[in-house]
Amino acid sequence: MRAAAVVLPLLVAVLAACSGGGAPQLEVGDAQSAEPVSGASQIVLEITNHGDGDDALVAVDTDTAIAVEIHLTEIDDGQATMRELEAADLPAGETTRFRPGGLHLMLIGPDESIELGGTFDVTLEFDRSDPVTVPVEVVDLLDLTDPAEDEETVDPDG
Ligand SMILES: [Cu+2]
Repeated sequence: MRAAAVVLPLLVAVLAACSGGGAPQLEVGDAQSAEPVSGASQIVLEITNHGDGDDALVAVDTDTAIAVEIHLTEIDDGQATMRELEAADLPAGETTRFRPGGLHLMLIGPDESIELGGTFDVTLEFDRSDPVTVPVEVVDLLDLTDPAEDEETVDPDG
């Protein structure tokens, strides 16, 4: 009965037919993380707002880390630095990606139960939409790192 676990490509078609209301309609994609290194790890996921109202991710909760912070990596003078955001905008009609190198979700003090091949739950809290709990799959770091910082996305899954 978890809507978040159901991926509905049809929603894209529905979007075109949908008008008015001004309400966000969020679809959370598959979430992944890697085994923690040096007491930190990131959650990679996409959130698409199919509605016609803006929303924002305001908090992420999990039992498997001290905290999850919303971070933004910025390149300043060739140096990558990251800062914590209070919220991440999820504009209407757009897909927002959380991944290394840009906007990302940082697990602070992840605990030992986070193991390769396992999963853990996180609850995403939004400004307007109801909270959504999704499973995060723990994968190899190399599978997690998305080199497609630019437009050249290589997706072997098609
Ligand atoms: Cu970070």
